[in-house]
Amino acid sequence: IIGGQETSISQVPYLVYLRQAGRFICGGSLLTPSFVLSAAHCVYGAKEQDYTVHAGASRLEENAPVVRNVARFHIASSYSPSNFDMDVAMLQLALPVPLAAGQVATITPCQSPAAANGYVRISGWGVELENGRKPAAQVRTAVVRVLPRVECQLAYAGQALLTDSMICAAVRGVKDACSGDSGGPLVYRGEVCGIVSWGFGCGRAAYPGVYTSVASARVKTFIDQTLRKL
Ligand code: 4AZ
Repeated sequence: IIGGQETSISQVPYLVYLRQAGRFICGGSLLTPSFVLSAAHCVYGAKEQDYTVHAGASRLEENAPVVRNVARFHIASSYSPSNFDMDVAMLQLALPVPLAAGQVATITPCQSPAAANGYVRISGWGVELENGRKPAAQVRTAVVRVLPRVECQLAYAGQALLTDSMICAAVRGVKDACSGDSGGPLVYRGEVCGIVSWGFGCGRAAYPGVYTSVASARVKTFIDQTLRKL
């Protein structure tokens, strides 16, 4: 998180992190005791057995109160690794997490998109500077604003495609998500409306952060079907 501040997991109890072969790689959000919402690019091409999901921890180094293996990745069938279209995945946990002690909670996927110019909260253990090398030891958070779609399309015009599964948010040049925050939540009015996905650099005035739009029709269908059929 660029331009944010330290927080406690008790302030963002739906936030989890993913390790691959023991190494921190991404964030995620607990939608139910058995399903974590994250980005497809956090798990694409990898094996479930290599992943663990960590809940209830503020600090990366501490032994998280809840650690779970992953039974199955559900990656949106229309995910495109080349342009990050439909960058959404659900991780089905091998064992549900207990919702106890206020440090672990679920969050509802948003049904209608976060309003343009609305204030949203992002959080995670990602780097604090664009060229940062290490993830943040303690979870961090920032309040950013959803950008009008045209403003984001203008920013990336001729350089990247903004599909209907994407929304942008930032305080341009000041607050943004960055490497390691991927997969983590963008929260609007207590619901998860975005998934940290991509952007050119981090915290740059010219290039807002791009998020998978949880309320967009194709993403909503994927999440609903994954939660329902299983
Ligand atoms: C990344 O590399 C990444 N500024 C995540 C978010 C953004 C850029 C890069 C948005 O995971």
